[in-house]
Formats: sequence, C-alpha cells, structure tokens
Amino acid sequence: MQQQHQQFLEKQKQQQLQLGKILTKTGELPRQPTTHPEETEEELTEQQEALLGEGALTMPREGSTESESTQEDLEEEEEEEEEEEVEEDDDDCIQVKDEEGESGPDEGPDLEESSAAYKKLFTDAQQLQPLQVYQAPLSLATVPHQALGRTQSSPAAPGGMKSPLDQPTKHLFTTGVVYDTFMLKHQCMCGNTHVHPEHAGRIQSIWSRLQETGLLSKCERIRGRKATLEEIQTVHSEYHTLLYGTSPLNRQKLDSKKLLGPISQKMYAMLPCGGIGVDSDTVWNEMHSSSAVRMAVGCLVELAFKVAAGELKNGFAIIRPPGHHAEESTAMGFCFFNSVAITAKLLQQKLNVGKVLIVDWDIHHGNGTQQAFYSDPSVLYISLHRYDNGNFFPGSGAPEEVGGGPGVGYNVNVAWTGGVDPPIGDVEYLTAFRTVVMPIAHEFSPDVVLVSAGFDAVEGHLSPLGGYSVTARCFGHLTRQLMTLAGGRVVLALEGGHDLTAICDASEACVSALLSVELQPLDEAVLQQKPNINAVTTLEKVIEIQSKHWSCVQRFATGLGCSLREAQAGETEEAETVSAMALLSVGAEQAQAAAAREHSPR
Ligand code: X5A
Ligand code: ZN
Repeated sequence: MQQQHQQFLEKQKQQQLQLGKILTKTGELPRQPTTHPEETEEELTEQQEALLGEGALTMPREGSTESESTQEDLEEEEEEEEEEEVEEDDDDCIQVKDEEGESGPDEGPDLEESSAAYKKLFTDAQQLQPLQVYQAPLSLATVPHQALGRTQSSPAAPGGMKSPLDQPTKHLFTTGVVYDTFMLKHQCMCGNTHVHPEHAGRIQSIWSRLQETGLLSKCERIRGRKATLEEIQTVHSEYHTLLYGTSPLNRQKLDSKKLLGPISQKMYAMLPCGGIGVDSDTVWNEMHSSSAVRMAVGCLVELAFKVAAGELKNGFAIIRPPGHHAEESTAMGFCFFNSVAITAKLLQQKLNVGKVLIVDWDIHHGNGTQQAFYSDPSVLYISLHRYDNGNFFPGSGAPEEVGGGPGVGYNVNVAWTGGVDPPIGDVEYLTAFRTVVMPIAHEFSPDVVLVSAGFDAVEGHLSPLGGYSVTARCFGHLTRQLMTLAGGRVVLALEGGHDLTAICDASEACVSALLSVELQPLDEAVLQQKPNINAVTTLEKVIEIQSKHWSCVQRFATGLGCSLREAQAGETEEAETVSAMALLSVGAEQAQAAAAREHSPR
C-alpha cells in the first residue's frame, strides 16, 4: 500500500510538473521565487483570471444536469464538480450556493471546465489513484444485513408492503464513514509532496485500510458535500471565508459585482519550495484548495447531522486538510476552516442540539476550537496536548485557560509538560481519561460528542510533529470510553498525523470501537505501569485548577500515580464498600420493619 501510494505521489508530482510547464508556457505561474514576489503574485492572479475569462468564452459547459445521488454514484466515485453560483440576495450579502443541476444558461464554467488542459490533466490524475479505492463493494456495504436475515427467514411481507430490500434507500443504524476525493486535490503547486507531510495520501491510505480490513463493509458510507460560505461563517469572518472558500472564478465574479473589496488582492507568500501558501505547512492550490477545504467541512457536517438526528449510530470522518488550528480569521498549522467548530455551531443552530463536547486528542492544542467556544458554556472543549510550558506548537493551551465569562470552566487543557523523557504514552492518556476527561465529560452530560481525532501522538511521529508514544490500539479504547457519553452519539474527525502506518492503525482501531467490534486488548504491562512523574504533575495541576469548576475531579487528586490495575482494584473496593453499606442499611431497615411489626398491635 505504501508502495502504491509512493507511485501515486510520483505520478502526481509529474502531473504537477507537467501542469507547471503548460502554465509556464502560457505565462501562468512562476516556477521559481522571483526577486519581485508581489509583482509575480499580481501577475498570477491577473493571468489566471484572464485564462478563466477566456475559458468562459471558449468552453461552454456540458451536461449541467445531474441526476439524483445514488449509491451507484458513490461507488463510481464520480468526480463531477458541483457548480457554484455566486448570488446576491435581497440583503446584498454574498452567497455561493451549491446548485446541483440547476445552473442557468449564463452560468460561467468552473475552473476545471475552463481549461481543456487542466481538465485532461486532472482526469488522468484521478485515474492514477489506487484502484481498490474506487472498487468498494458499496452496494453490498449498504445492504442491511439484519434486514436481509429477517427477510430470508420470515414469511413474505404482507401484501402491498415492500420488503426492506426493495426500498430505494437501504440505511443501517451503524457507523457512518465519510470520504471524498475532492479533498485529495489540496496539494502544493511545488509538486514536491515530500516537503509537505499533510498530503493526500493520508486520507487515501486510511480509506484503503478500512476497505482492506472489511471494516468499511460494516459501515454506512455517507455522501459528502462542500460546506456553504454561510455555514463556514458560523465560526470564521466573512473575509476569511471568502479568501479560502472561493476559487479564482468565484472571486472574479464577486469582484465584478464590486462586492468583494480587497479579497481579489493576493495574500499568499511565495514559499521556498516554489509553491504558495500561508506558510510552508499551510499551502494553497489556487485551483483546488477552496473546494477541498469546503469539502472537509461539509463532509463532517453531513456525517454529524446524521448521527445527531439518530440516523447513524456514530461516525468517522476521513477528512483533510485538518481544522483545529484555524481561528476566526487565521489559517495556520495546515488548517484553513475549523470543521469541528463549524459542525458544533451548526448542530446547535440547525438541529437544536443543546450541549456539545469536543474532545481534542491531536498532539497539538486546538487553538482555533478553544477560541471559537471560549466564552460558550454550551460547548465543552477538552484538549490533551503536548504543551511543554508553551514551547510546543501552537504555544497556546495552558491549563489556566479555563474559559471566559459565562464559559468559565468549559475549557479544559490537559497540557502535558516535561518533554519526552520519560515519554508520554498509553498509561498517561488512559490516566488522563480516568481522572479528568471522563469524569468531567459525564458531569457535563453532552448531547453529542465531536472528537478532533488527530493521530500525531501515536508512536512513529517525531518532534516537532509528535514525540509521544501512544499506541494506535489505545485510541480504540479511548473511543470506546467516549461512546458511554451522549447516548453513544460520537463523531470522530481526522485532524493531524502523517505517519501512514500510525494513522491507518489508529483509524482502524477507532472504527472498530465505533462498530463495537472486539478490540485488541491493552498490554498487561500498560495496565500495571504507573503514569510518569511529569504526567502526574500535569494532572495534579489540571485537577487543582478544574476542581473549582468540576467537583467530580477532586476525588482523583490523590491516587493519580496509581496504575490502571491499582485504580481498578480501588474502584472495585469502593464499589464493594458502597454495596456493603447499602446492604447494611437495607438490613437495618428490614430489622426496623420487623421490629415495628413485632411491636405493632394486630
Ligand atoms: C493539525 C496538525 C500541526 C501543525 C504543525 C506546525 N497541525 N509546525 O497536526
Ligand atoms: Zn497535530
């Protein structure tokens, strides 16, 4: 699989280089950083827009009507770009509406369709992707196995009633998985995927793993979509939303309506690699990134809504780029739009969900998510992250950051400090869940749980993108613990993690947990080991700070240094004491009642 992915990357690189040549020939994109980068960026915009205009004249769009979505469509993994229509509504505010099959005749083509060269290149690129990705037996995956069993063993359905198999939609109450190849196209223009660890192969590999292991066939695949600009603005500023949520064509349209202001001015830096972006991590592809970043958000929204509405048991979103670092008006750390934060806001605004718990176990602090809900008591944000006294990216996430105003106490930072010697691993994460995360989560009693499920704390990730040694299987166990909350309505969204083996193993473990498949047990050594001294210090501090807001954590202030086995024994003993006392009191009541009967006159 790794080999296959390497081949894919090589092909993509060649495609990008080829594209670069074409663009250079037509004077489109600079291949090297120039001495006048700003000038070059201006040229880039102007020339791309010129190309777009030309395309609009020479390439009338074909087949604008799309049939309704079916499972077969999903199976074929068709790549038809959903057209965007830029509209001005009555209030003069800008809307970009997804409009499947309803585009008018004056509708301009999207970027892909504006250039035959682009179209050819990226059609070819799609065909190069690993075959098994597109050969999912989804028709089988979506056959309701239970219903099938019943249909076969029970007499024919009463007259006029269709058997479950005859019905057009076959939905299972199971784990939902969402994935869309649109997100693969967010790639640096430099064509060198090796210098950018947040690459398309991450989600492709996870998707393949779920197929190969047969887990996917136990799940329901959910169709993704691009989030609307309106949805994105539940968290992000209008400027930020338009900046990253629109393609050059849309921007040109918006601009021509004189609504856009400074958006049309270029804002990216030329990177040392030859590409463009906010920084070397947070790269931008003018053609494809806006679709990809909106798809990542929309995929999670679709999945979470189905889980919250009770259509699915729980869910796993295989999405990229990640989102938890994205703030209201800042893209950073691979992130542009904060998918988890947007989803939490939309669940509340559109589905009337009351309380949302966000657990963030990416090794980096989710500064964007913390910011989005800092003074909001209806969204509890709990992050476990490498902090090292502010010396680990992004530097935020101190344990003292507990929320503001009405949100005080609704921000919990388990901010590991003390570096990697001794290492932080399963024992420390399981202890944090035992003493802080689960007690507070239960007391909060959420209606839905969203997980910023980065896997960069898994062994195999080195500093500065990791350094910890949590096992993949541990994340399965953490998932299983979270499933005891919110009636099991738990949705995981991929954030960071770039070691393909690690993120595939961890995804497999988490989806297994979501499916309630038996998990690989934790090693006995993990259960018998005591958390390391730095971790105990961190947890002591968190408990001291959070016990002002969560009374449940106080009882864990002592015994933090216990192994999980010792804690288990303690809890058993405690439970036995409680039941013994209950028995005693029942005995006392019975004795009292008996005595009362003795002495009462008949
Ligand atoms: C989502 C994620 C890491 C950013 C590291 C910046 N971001 N050097 O893992
Ligand atoms: Zn991370």
